Amino acid sequence: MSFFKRPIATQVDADAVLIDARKLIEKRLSPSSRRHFLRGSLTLGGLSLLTGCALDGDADVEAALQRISRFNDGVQGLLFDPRQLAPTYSQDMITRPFPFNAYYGEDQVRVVEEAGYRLEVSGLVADKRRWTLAQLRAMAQQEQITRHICVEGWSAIGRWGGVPFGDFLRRVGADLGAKYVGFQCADDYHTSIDMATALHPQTLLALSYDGAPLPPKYGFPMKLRMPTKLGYKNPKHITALYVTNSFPGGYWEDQGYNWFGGS
Ligand SMILES: Nc1nc2c(c(=O)[nH]1)N[C@H]1C(S)=C(S)[C@@H](COP(=O)(O)O)O[C@H]1N2
Ligand SMILES: [Mo]
Repeated sequence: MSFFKRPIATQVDADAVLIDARKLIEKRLSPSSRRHFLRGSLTLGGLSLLTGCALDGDADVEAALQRISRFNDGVQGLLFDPRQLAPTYSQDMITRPFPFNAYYGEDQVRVVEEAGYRLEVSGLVADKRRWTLAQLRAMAQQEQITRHICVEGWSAIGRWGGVPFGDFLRRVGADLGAKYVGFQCADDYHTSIDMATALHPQTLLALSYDGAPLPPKYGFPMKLRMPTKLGYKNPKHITALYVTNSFPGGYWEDQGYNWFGGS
């Protein structure tokens, strides 16, 4: 199916949320905040600009921001072009050493053993068999040298290899019209993405880093690598994934990070 035209229902939703968001902005935010929001929604970076304004912990403001963030998800989803490729780089531009990041320190990296490891696949898929790493390595592999952008203010160029995620989803007979793919990780991390991004040609179920098996710190046994999304949307140490129409949220997203998280 094509993702260039969104189902009417999605557009109606977006319109309804837009009306809500406008009311909330007019009621709650200063003129400069309003300008930030408008500028931000055009550049897809609006939420951080908006939250940089003087907002306190008042529940109404939190609720308003939550709604604006969800509205921003809708805008990003509507503007996402499934054919638009993220920039790629040459080998000599790779950042060495590539940074490590997680919600814990590098001394606490989760070490997953290959023996006994199985990737669980559930939800709206025809084939719920569990996958060994050998079975994933036997599928056609692809490589990319792309830039990873973390909201904490750093970016780095790295080289990942693995199975194009769209190939994997088709192989397991996923419902490609479903809204979300969710991921559970070996640490307490979890996240979820929109189906259009899941099927993007640069979205990779990454098994290797710089030509070698993915090391523990970069997410062994596998991470989902998406150069079209910010770092926190790229789950490491994936143990299970599922296809669903129920909004799954995520570790940082549930704490207020924008869910779509485009880069
Ligand atoms: N399982 C898991 N995945 C995760 C995280 C995490 O804490 N746990 N942190 C995210 C964030 S915020 C970033 S920037 C990247 C960092 O990936 P790297 O260590 O390969 O640089 O992993 C993302 N995926
Ligand atoms: Mo990050």
